[in-house]
Amino acid sequence: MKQRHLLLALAIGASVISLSACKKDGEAPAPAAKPTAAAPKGETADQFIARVNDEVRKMYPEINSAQWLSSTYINDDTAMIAAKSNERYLTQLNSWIEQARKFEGQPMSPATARSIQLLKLATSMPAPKDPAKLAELTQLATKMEGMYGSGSYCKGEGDAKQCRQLGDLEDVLRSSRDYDQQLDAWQGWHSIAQPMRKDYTRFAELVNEGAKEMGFADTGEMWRSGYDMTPAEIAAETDRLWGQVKPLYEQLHCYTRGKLETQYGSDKGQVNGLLPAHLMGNMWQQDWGNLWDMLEPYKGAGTLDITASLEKQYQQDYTREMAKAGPSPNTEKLFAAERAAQLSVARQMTRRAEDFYVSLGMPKLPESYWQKTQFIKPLDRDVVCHASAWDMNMAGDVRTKMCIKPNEEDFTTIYHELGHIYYDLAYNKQAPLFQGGANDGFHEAIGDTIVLAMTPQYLNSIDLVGTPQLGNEALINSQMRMALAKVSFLPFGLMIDRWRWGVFDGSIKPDQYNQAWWDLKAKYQGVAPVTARGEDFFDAGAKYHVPGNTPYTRYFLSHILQFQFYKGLCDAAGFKGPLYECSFYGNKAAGQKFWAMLEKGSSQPWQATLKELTGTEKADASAVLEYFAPLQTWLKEQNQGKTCGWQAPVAAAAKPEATPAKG
Ligand code: X8Z
Ligand code: ZN
Repeated sequence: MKQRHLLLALAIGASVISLSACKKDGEAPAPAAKPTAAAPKGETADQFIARVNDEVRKMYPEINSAQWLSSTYINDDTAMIAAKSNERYLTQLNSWIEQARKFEGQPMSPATARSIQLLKLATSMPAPKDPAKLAELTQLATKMEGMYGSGSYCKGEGDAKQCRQLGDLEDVLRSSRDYDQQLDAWQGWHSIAQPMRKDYTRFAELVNEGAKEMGFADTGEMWRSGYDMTPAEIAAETDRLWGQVKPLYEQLHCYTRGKLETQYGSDKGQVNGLLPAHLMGNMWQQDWGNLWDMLEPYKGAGTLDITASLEKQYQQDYTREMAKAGPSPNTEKLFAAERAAQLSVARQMTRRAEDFYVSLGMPKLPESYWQKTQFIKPLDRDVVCHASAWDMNMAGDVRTKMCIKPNEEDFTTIYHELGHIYYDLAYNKQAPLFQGGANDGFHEAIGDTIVLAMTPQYLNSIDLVGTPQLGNEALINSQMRMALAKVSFLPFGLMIDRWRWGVFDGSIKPDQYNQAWWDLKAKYQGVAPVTARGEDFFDAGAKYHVPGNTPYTRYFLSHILQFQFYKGLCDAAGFKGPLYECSFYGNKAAGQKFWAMLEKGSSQPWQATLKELTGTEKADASAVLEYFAPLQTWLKEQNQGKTCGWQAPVAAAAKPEATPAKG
């Protein structure tokens, strides 16, 4: 998650200034115990912003280092240091925002006016001014993220005790088709969030207090203020965009439900017409790509088994490492060979992703990236495995943090993360307050735009899949592969913040957290748990971005915008055929256009940036529909005669749409 502007991001993703992409919080500079002294006498607004930019640049590396350490080395000490640095940063941010007030109504350049606006949105974790509360908030944030990162589900007692973390539990959902094993993995992971419930309740109170002090109705309204339109307008925009793509999602839902019923029987393959949460191949039902074995339209038509190729690559690397270990290696050597092979395949996957960007004319990643990045899960400590991209110093120290496994999902996530990194590198020449995405959805969409250009042709050219087949069956297979990642995501991308907006505006009370969560899952995704999930659970906390406090509407927007960017770049490349066949791999004209957009950062309203790339100022899902037109026609045929759709429980159905009351 990267957020939009640079620095300050505190809270993950925070808004504006955030810095690095998917990063979490903080990020911003951290002054010493006290915020910098009041503004010098006679300082103009332009001088004020120049000073803030300067101070941000100086503080930025320190706060990032603290955050990086606490994410890649979870323990009490790193948590303390991260919370403290966040505390200093948020105190400083509050002080800058306070200082900015005195320039209201005074003459200033347009860039200064925009910078002040961005400054007020620079964190997704608005902190109360009261120092005790501010400290409590940063400690809670660090604690919750640590709980998520170190979350572990244990069974059995004594010597028989067996614990599994998220990665192991996700492996079960990805690969097992045993109903009960999947249920156990799904429930097990969700149990780690139960203890967060109280902390999250308090967290919501504290950020709301901060947001109110800054003049927002609540934290949700503050989050919705970062889109160069009113909070009410962006909420309505997301409803409109969802309305455009909902029929496509409903067709995919209907087809998938039929296949689940074939696999598990009509009693277990659905719950009152909704999809059983633990059977979707993904802990949050946000990407159904792992159900390929069940959902592949035409067996063997254009084989697109990327995971199998990556696993093969791993086996080859392992064999090579074993050869190095010599004859009859001991357990230690076997283990070392396994680790070396895991690291080697992860680095090769990343080299592949880098190659795509370089083919567009973008620079190679700096040597320090390869030295400092976390590619695979360390074994000697807990880390936050959730993928993220970091700009440590606005001067080339960029890194990603992942726990890469050789599978398709992680492969495309690497392309996603490098999108954040290339955005960072491109806008590093902007003033710090403009070092962010045009909006946070843009930041999320860069790498995914490249993923859309990973056509069967491209995958074949890098030796990951066989010669692409021609014909309708291969086309439908390839469209299905993309739809399972992109279309299945859309309602999920929306529902998370529908939940948080409700939590923050008080329409969802703490004693309704779980009920409201599942009402929204039912309403938007058509997904349901198969056992009761009462208020003793806190299922929202089992999704990284909730304890990590990363706003989520960005991902919904990204899943619309990326198709617009893709089409714009295909046009720039002079591509003429049907949209889904376009890859701009190696095309310098497309690369230049992309880079020009990245360089702008958040220096102008996103609508202007969008127009430069695509010719339109409006987010619009027609490119999504154009791309998936063949699949939508095919799905309709498959679903003919079936009753599609689902009935969400009454409570959810009765709730109003987005409703950000104020605006
Ligand atoms: O969080 C992420 C990225 C980091 S910004 C790995 N994503 C969302 C998620 O995993 O929930 C990418 C797609 C949606
Ligand atoms: Zn991201």
